[in-house]
Amino acid sequence: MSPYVPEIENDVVTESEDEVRHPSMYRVFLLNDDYTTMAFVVEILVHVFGKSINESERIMLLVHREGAGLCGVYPYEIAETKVDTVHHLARENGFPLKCIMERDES
Ligand code: TYC
Repeated sequence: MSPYVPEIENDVVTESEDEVRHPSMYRVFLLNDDYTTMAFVVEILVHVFGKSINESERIMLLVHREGAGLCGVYPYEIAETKVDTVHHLARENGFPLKCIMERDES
């Protein structure tokens, strides 16, 4: 690792090579409920989150048993769009399925 050497340009200290800013990432979860069908949740995982059928079934069953399950980690706007898309598709199909996002602190 190279030593931290601030680069000074026009009296502003800029980030060195080792100190690159990364955008915050957001975890998107599906929540369990008693009414949404398992098949619909698998469809959501395949079409909204790009998971394989096998992975979708695994996540769906985890949500069913544990109450919530991680579907993916994305930059803010992508996470927000996934949440909105899930809610839109769920309401359109008459299901109360909920999807939430939280900042990834790790
Ligand atoms: N618990 C639902 C059922 O028994 C299935 C389900 C799984 C619903 C995951 C929501 O996010 C969910 N039909």
